[in-house]
Amino acid sequence: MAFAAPGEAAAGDHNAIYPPNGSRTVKKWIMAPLLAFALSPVHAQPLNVANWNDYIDPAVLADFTRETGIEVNYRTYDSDQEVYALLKQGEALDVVVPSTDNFGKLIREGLLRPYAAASLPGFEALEPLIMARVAGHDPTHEYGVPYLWGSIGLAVNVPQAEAALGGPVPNTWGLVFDKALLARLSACGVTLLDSANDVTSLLANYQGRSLGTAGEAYVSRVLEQLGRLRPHYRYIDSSRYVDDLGSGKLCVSMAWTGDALAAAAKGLPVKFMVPEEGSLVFVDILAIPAAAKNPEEAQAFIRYMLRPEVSARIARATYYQTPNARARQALEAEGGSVQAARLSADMFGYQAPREEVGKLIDDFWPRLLENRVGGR
Ligand code: N2P
Repeated sequence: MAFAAPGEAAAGDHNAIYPPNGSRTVKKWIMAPLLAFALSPVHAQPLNVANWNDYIDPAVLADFTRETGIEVNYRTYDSDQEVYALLKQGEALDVVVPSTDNFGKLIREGLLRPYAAASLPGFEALEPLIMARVAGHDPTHEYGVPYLWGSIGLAVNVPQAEAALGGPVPNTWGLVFDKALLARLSACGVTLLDSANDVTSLLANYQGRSLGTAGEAYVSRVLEQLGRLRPHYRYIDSSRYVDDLGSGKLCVSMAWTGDALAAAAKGLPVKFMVPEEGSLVFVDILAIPAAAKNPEEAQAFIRYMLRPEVSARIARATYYQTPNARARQALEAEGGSVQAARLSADMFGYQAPREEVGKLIDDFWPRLLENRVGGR
C-alpha cells in the first residue's frame, strides 16, 4: 500500500538484532520471544475471521497475532448474501463484518451472539452519526461496533466511456440506470455492485423516491425495471470490476468508494465520481456469530480493531472511512494522504427497507444475478 504505517521501519531494523557489541542484546534477542510467549496465552485454535474483499491492512492482522498469540484464519467474501449463507450453513466463523441491513437481519434470525459491545474500551470514540445508523438495528449496542464506512459512486474509465458516448461523461446515475445512456455504453462494459439493497435504493433515489418508505408495489416495479436493464450489464459483481476497469475491459461500474480510490491511487485509469443525484453511505459492523467457537478471542480481536491507531491504519490502507473520531482526527492531521470524508447528516439519508420489502428484494436478487429475469 502507498503509505507505510508508523513504526514499520523500527520493526524491520535488523541492526537491533545483530549489534556489534553484544551479549546483552543477544540475550534480549533470545529473551524477547520467550517473554512474549510467556505473556500471551497459547491459543490452540485459530480465530476464523470473514470480512469483505480488500477491506484490511494485512499487517494489522500480523500485529494482532504478535501481540496476543491468537492466529487469525482470514477469509473474504463479496456480498451480504454470501456471509448470510455461510452463517446459515453453520460455517465455523468467529468474527463477521455484515453491512448494517444484513446485521439487523442476522440479529433477528438469532445468528449473532451479543457481546455487550457498548462496554468495550474505545466505544465512546465512535462517531455519533454512525452510531445512530447502527442503533437502528441494535438499539442498545449488544451485538456490534462499526468497522469502516464508505459510499457508493461510479468508477469510470474516462477515455473508453467518452469514446462510447461521443463526448464528455455526464455525472449521473443515468449512466447505469437510464436505458438510452446504458444502451450506448453497454458495448464497452457496464457493471453493477452485487449489493441488493444498495442498488435498489440508488435506483429508487434516481427516480426521486426513498427505499425506506417505499411499499411493495413500487419496489416490485423497481425490480422489474432492473430486470429489463439486466441484458445491458456485463455482470453484477463487487470484486472483479476494479481490475477490469483498469485494463479497459469495462467503462463504467457502480463502485465502492475505497476500491475505486485505491485503484486511482495505484495509477489505474479509473475516475471515481459521486453522481449529482446523490448517493448513500454504508456502514459495516464487527459481529460475533452465535455459533462462534472462540467468542473470547473474537472480542479481543474487536477490541484491537477499536484502537484508534489500528482503525486509522486500516482506513489508510483501504481508502475507506473510519468510524472512530480519534482515528479520523489523526488522519485529518496528516493532511491530504487520505480522503477523510467529512461526516454530515445529509449523507445518512439511506433507510433500510421495511421487512416485507427487504424480503422481496432478497427473493428477486439471485434471479437477477443469474440473469433469469428481464428482456421484456
Ligand atoms: C469492498 C468493501 C465494501 C464493503 N472492498 C461494503 N459493505
